[in-house]
Amino acid sequence: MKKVTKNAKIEDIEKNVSLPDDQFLTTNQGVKINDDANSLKAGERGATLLEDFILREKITHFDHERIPERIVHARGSAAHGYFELFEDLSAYTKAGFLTDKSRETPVFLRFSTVAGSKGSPDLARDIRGFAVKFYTEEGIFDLVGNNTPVFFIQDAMKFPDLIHSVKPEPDREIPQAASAHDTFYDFVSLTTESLHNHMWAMSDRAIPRSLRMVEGFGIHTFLLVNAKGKSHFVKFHFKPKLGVHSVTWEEAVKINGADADFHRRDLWEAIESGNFPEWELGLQIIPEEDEFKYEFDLLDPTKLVPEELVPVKIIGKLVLNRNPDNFFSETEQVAFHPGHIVPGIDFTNDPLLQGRLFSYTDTQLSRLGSPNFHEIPINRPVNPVHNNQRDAHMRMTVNRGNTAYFPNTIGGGCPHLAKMAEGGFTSYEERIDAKKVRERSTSFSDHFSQPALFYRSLKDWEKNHLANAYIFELGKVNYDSIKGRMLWLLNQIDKELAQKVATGLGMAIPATIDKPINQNIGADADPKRLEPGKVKNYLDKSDALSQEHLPSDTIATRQIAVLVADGFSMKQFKKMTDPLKKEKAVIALIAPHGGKVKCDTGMEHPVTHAIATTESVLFDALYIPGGRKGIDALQKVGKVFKFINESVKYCKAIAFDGEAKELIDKSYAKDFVGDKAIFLNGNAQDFRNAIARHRNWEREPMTEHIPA
Ligand code: HDE
Repeated sequence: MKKVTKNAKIEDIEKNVSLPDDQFLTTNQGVKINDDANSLKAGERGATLLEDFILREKITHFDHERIPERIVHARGSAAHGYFELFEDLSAYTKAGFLTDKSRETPVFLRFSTVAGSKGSPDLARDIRGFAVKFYTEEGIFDLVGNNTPVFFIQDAMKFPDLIHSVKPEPDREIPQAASAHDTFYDFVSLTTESLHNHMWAMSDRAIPRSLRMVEGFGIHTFLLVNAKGKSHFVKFHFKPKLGVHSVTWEEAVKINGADADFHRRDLWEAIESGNFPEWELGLQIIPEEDEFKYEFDLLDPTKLVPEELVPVKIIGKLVLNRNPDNFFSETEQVAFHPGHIVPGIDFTNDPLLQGRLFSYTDTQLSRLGSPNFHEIPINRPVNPVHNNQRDAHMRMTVNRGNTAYFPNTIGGGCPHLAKMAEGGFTSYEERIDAKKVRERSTSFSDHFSQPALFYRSLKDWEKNHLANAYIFELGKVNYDSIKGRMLWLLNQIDKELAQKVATGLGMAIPATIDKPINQNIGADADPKRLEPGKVKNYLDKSDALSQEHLPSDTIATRQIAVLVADGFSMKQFKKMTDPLKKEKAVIALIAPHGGKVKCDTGMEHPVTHAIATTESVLFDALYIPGGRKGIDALQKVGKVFKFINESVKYCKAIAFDGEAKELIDKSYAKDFVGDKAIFLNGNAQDFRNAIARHRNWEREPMTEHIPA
């Protein structure tokens, strides 16, 4: 059957599509259906008959179409791709996909937000999940990480509390996909270990421009184990080739209304258009002997290892090159698990990781409904699976023979065990000699040094955004006691930050904290043990913590809004947009109406969006070519000025040509003549460079008078 293109007309579809013989509509039992619109009735106007098996089958299946959404990370988008290794790492690990350079390992990567429901908007302020399934020849390896290098809590025991506090409040089920509410800040302000990740959540990392522009981190320290049984600690980092970029909070709020699927659409369209997102995989490798070398504990998931102390070694690349065929079958049913590891990789005693090792199978049992979830195509390893597990809901494998036990002779001793040399998994032989205790290691007790390092490492514009995020979020909190506690805690991290937030809230920073912090960290915990110690300053700044650390001199896939009306100048339009198109920027023609728009040569051009159906916040840059008639028409459309003013306010690259100068004079652009990303009759190369820089954040402090 021929594929029908998106813009095909009904007549063309009818002409081109022939009906293949093998594609009759059938019931699930394979019976061909003759009428799919009418139920079986006792007479034309009579009651529906219970015997209508076709109706009952269709409705029954429909009634059960939904499965429980993920408790966390319910909202997600995913894609297929591959991982390619740059260098053999057998000195560190025996994992095949990290030692054999000739392999291309298939991957499936699911991005997600944490708090919102499956249908929540993409631009919620939230951490992004970054979960990668590697289909290696030795079995599945899942790296179930986030776009921040640290997590909110240190021990799995606190996870339900953290999530209950951030999810909508249980009496009113408000707010959806938002952390700005009382219960979350009640929890955070009493749980100082969460401050570091919380600070990342208040930074621009939590409102990415695109899922293709986020870093991915494994967060926990894992082990790499080589063929000789020697281990190294390792942290995983994915660095996006497009750089790390974000939108502003005001834009995020507007994008959620204009296109709640903004990230999902962006990922899908980039892959469909052949612009495959790519990340470099880097490792921080730490010798076992260095376990106690640092002023933080490698097992503490609220701490990062600054790249200045242990550089990230780039070892391969991950490319996403295929969209899923079916969202439910793949993106919804994919089941990640940090416990899915392969020989050559092992766990550490990070108490959060240890708890996760239990949780993920457990959750699949209620979400996917059966211990056979590994048989769903998206979850199947690429290498064969043989064992003596049998039966259970929805078993797909048809096992042959009469032995389902080991050892056996009747089945020829199969399936048999693999020796280590044959690739059999053996756990790293870690020495254990300890008392059984329910407590937190004192080496986890410094909760303030790294949030302070993070804040210090940000650029001024990032610091401003972060302070504004605190003002917004705490401004939504109803309890002064909670706001006061947060201010006191922020003051321990950075005085300048705390003061900015206090000013925004119209409050004073309390001199003392009004409640014991960490009041209930553990059954035996002496609250004093975990009180904030002195902020340690083992590193003044870590450049890698700023979003600006990754170079990204490209405009590929950047969305350029071009505002035009009948009579626009074709010459100027071509001069500016041809070079951008060559570098794979996406040019959208936005006109006062849909259909076609005529340029000054009389040629017709298809309109990408009528201005009423789109918003400036969905684009990265704005261009308005001249042409007397076109500019006269644009001046009559109020929304044109909304486009210009918002683009100025959100620090985007803007280019005007010819008569479009008149629009500068009537908009806030007039206050920014000389701005390095606003051009009048400029050249395409300068415009291109400004787009590649993403935003001109230097403009931001001067934009406060522009209405949001
Ligand atoms: Fe998860 N987490 N998590 N988590 N997590 C889930 O598993 C859980 C944690 C992360 O795209 C659930 O299949 C516990 C850290 C991602 O399908 C659930 C604890 C990190 C995803 C679960 C943590 C993550 C999940 C929900 C504390 C970053 C989405 C559905 C011990 C390193 C994966 C599911 C996808 C999903 C439990 C902590 C990342 C309920 C108990 C730390 C990216 O099992």
